[in-house]
Amino acid sequence: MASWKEELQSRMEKHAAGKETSLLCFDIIDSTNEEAKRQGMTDAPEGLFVVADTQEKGRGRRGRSWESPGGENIYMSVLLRPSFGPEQASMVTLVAALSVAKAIRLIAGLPAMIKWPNDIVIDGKKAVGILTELTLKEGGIESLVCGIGINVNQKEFPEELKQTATSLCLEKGEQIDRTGLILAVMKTFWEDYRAFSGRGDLSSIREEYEALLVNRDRQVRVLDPKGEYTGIAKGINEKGELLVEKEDGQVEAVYAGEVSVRGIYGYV
Ligand code: BTX
Repeated sequence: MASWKEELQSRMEKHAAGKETSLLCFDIIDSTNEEAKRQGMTDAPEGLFVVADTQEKGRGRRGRSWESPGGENIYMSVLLRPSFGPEQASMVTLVAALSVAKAIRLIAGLPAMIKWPNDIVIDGKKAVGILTELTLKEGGIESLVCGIGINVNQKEFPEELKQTATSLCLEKGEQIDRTGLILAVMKTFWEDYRAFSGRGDLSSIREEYEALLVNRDRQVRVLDPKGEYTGIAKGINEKGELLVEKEDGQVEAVYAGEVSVRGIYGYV
């Protein structure tokens, strides 16, 4: 029987995204983001996807960890070499969130929604996390790495995640084609990223993103270090900021790097 790596490589060759993207697969790695960053320090090309079966040091944002058991989920990171500046980098997270939500809908037929800016939720629970990291050089970006973790066929979660985490398999009630999903994410991400980097803003995907935004027209609490407030999330602007209408009718643009947003009810 072919290993998951052989299956992925052979299906990749027949795949449309295969023309401009490449693959590097590992059974075990510390973190696919770390490996993509290491690749970024070599002459590896833009469009290299690092995929691993298990991560020993899967990472979330702000020093948090990402639960990464083997044999069932997806851990992948893409290496990008953008010509835009560091201030546009956080928008790549939104591009990735949209592409992953679309790929999940296509392959698993599940109602994946985006929790701004970087999670995908299904039925109010987190199934995907996205972590975008920059390596700078003098005068700009050396490499930008966007890492995606998808809970695909995981059936059990540790006690502390049971209330907030889910997998596609648990939601669907059947095994999901992990290889097919990796290829679908590569394709949708690549198409959306090309459109985004051509324009330098999110105007090409804004409507699609808003249609899948779970926070839309819902109450959110903005944990702004300058003072927390509550409002209704209306959508995003072309820079990817969340537009929140406060009680006095004033609309604030919330920048993902500075503040967190919590739903008033539960995780979403
Ligand atoms: P985050 O900081 O938004 O979420 C991390 C938090 O989510 C953790 O503190 C924990 O509460 C919860 N969590 C941990 N693991 C899981 C899981 N498997 N499913 C659901 N909830 C979980 C989100 O960070 C960004 C995660 C990116 C992960 C990818 S995997 C490929 C790439 N490599 C790498 O090291 N990170 C990225």
